[in-house]
Amino acid sequence: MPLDGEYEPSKQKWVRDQVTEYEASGGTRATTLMDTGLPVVIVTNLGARSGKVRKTPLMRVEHEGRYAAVASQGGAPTHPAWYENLRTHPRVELQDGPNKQDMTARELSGEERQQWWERSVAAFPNYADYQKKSEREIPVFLLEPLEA
Ligand code: F42
Repeated sequence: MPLDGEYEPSKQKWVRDQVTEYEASGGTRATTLMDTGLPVVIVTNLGARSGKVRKTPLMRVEHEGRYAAVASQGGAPTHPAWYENLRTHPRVELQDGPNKQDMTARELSGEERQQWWERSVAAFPNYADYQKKSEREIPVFLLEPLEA
């Protein structure tokens, strides 16, 4: 079920363009991060304060039908805005290539975070560099399919 609300595209042009192309092609184009060739998913979320629909491309970290969402923001000193969005509105939609699913998100801690952090770094090694250059601990969410 699509999330209700007005869609507000990202302020960042390269991110906005990736979402547009990914969606317009039914998840068959713009599905990787620039020249890395590594796969990307789109997480549709609701603004914590605005209630607007946001679409956030993230690296694809999948294991047995569940996904990690890593709030790395390139190792920036602050969490991305979507971090608050997922904490406030855990219900999200995930598009992985042509497949769309309703999911629920929760922030991980402890051993569970560690396990998914390792999976995340295996999928996208740059995450390890981002963690090194940032003083914050990079949050990791687990996205699990909503029960039908
Ligand atoms: N970012 C990551 O953090 N991790 C990744 O793995 C990742 C991969 C990736 C792959 C491809 C790609 O194109 C981009 C990728 N990004 C990745 C970047 C990611 O898509 C986001 O652009 C980035 O994480 C920054 O997220 P952001 O939510 O801070 O987006 C900014 C630029 C933005 O557009 N913000 C808007 C704004 O107006 O500033 C929306 C802000 C928003 O959601 N506001 C909330 C609201 O209520 O509407 C309030 C939030 C609050 O703080 O309460």
